[in-house]
Amino acid sequence: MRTAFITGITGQDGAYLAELLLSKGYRVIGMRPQRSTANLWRLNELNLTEQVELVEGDVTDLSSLVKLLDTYKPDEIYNLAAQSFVGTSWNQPILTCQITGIGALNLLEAVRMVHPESKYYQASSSEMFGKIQQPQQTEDTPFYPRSPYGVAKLFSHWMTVNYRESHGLFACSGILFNHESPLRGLQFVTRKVTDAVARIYYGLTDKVQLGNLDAQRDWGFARDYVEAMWLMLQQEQPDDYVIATGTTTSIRTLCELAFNHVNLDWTRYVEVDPKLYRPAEVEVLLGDPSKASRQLGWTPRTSVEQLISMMVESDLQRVRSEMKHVEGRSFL
Ligand code: NDP
Ligand code: GDR
Repeated sequence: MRTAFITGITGQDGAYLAELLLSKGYRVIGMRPQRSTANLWRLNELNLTEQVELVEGDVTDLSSLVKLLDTYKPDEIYNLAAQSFVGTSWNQPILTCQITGIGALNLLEAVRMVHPESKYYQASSSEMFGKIQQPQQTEDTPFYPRSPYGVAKLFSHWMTVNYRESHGLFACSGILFNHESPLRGLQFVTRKVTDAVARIYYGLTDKVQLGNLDAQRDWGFARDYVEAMWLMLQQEQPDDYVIATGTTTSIRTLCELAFNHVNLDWTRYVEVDPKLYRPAEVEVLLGDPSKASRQLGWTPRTSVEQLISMMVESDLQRVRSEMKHVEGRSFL
């Protein structure tokens, strides 16, 4: 039985990756940071909490990583841990760099010192392209990060390349474009909108405030994307790959798709709040996943329309259960 070690198991991708690896027969060790309240809702929703082995550790604490790798000697390590919200990275740039940047270096060091046979996956990001230097971004497009988060991810990306080239680690970097799901955190724009659609539909609120509606993102489905992570570690040679859909959609169109799903006119409910604009915006991202398709045989299976419909449906369901719970009776 192969052992996988996942940092960030309590996040969106951690939950879907755990699901995939368990279905393939892996023993899954999931590392989570110490928190006053355990953040297990995603693992609970997928019924995985009892199937994974949860261990405490923190990517900013090298000693915890050394101990865990020494204990479990994993075949595969997926470093998904991050302060992953771009907006917060301007308010907490140092914390973001400690977790998202140095955290990856700590883990690479732990691998090199304790168990260099492990295959390592680094969760790199399209945010590294930032102010894009080519209309469609590939593995060869120059980077130009626009947020402290993007800069931290670029550091961990190059550290991953560097540990591969200098220490011979089997280390891969997946440059993943935005991927969403019903398990997405509420602060990200897709889920913020689909959650608002459900609350507006059931009369719990009547407006949602957003920032820049003109920004465009290449949105895919997280469950499709974790397969690409796994595929990267099954290759003969470690390498870096762009994972994207090859289509881009504006926030404005996202709103239209989400509200249309329940036959509401989005322009009546969405307000623009200039306070939600970012100090430096990534205006547009559009990935070219040709290399992943050619070398990994990976292609996205979910269109943005399907993705947004799935997310709205799931939020409608959640709001219905919430209302039943609050009222203590079934009235819907
Ligand atoms: P989430 O924000 O949902 O999950 C992040 C995870 O990191 C959580 O489990 C969080 O734990 C954990 N974490 C935070 N701080 C620490 C720490 N100090 N030590 C250990 N764990 C910590 O992110 P996603 O699942 O969406 O993304 C997974 C990875 O992929 C992240 O690195 C993200 O930056 C990157 N990425 C994501 C993309 C996307 O579109 N989703 C695109 C490209 C890259 P807790 O829940 O307890 O806070
Ligand atoms: P992003 O995702 O920054 O691309 O990072 P997010 O959903 O936060 O923003 C996407 C775009 O939407 C615009 N926007 C808003 N965003 C948020 N969050 N809230 C709003 O109200 C709002 N209004 C407009 C933003 O300005 C931006 O242009 C995500 C994260 O998962 C990263 O960890 C990951 O690396 C990248 O995707 C790829």
